[in-house]
Amino acid sequence: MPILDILRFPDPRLNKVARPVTVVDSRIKALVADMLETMYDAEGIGLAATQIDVHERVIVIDVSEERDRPLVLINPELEWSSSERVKGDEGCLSVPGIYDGVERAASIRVSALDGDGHTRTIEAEGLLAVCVQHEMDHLMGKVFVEYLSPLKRNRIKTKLLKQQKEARG
Ligand code: QAP
Ligand code: CO
Repeated sequence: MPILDILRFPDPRLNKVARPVTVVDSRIKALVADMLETMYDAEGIGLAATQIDVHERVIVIDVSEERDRPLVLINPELEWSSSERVKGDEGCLSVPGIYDGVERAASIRVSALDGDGHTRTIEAEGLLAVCVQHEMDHLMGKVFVEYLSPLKRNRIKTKLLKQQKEARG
């Protein structure tokens, strides 16, 4: 199964809002399989469909050490978030080489469909909670660098555009 191309910031397609999935059919299952393969290949802990230019509400995550605990969230809805906040460094497969601090809810409860189309509710804290919030932002067209100051964001934009230009030769 193919490894998919990941859009790079500041690609405007990263700002598109994803539509809900209507049925978890073979097309969505194939999308999930490709996204997992792409995430593992890129050594990421999370990937949203938006990042591969598919604008449907699908997320894959694996925060396990052994990289053997895939989590699939389709049509995720935030049911609850703690008022307690935590600030930690984040990165993103769409913003390679850049890590900076973002404040997030410390714990969350999210309901979603899993890869078989069954509804489930997950409660998360720590890295998983941060990762779910980061990936849900992608589905709303938001990249983590938008939480940084305009100065930092512009520096990141310039740096990545230069890298992308050089990579194209
Ligand atoms: C989102 O990000 C996340 O710059 C997932 O060169 C990250 O998987 C949530 C990656 C941190 C919470 C904390 C980034 C790989 C992977 C890079 C990722 C890179 C190679 C980022
Ligand atoms: Co990301």
